[in-house]
Amino acid sequence: MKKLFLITSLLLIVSCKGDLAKAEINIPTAQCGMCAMAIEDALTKVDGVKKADVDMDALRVTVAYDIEIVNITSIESAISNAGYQANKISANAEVYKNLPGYCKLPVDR
Ligand SMILES: [Cu+2]
Repeated sequence: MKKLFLITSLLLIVSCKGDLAKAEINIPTAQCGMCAMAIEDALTKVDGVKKADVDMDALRVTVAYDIEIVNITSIESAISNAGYQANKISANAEVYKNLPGYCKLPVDR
């Protein structure tokens, strides 16, 4: 019984441990509110991401994430796979191609 209690409390400690970090990621190719929603949506689906806030004036997304579960590279990939550039990571070309015209760079419309 004592052992069970120990295991339970250990599990509890582990599950509460998650350290949240904040990162700002540049999303220079985002064009409109739809882009902002798509990026926030893609990010909140990533395991370990707690919050994603797009600032369209700054073309930047602020992400709160659990450093035990996810890292910046995975977060950048999620943005790329949604069709948008993330910092130095280019947008996934296939996804970008299928974005609505108004979500593409003016030169690609
Ligand atoms: Cu858009």
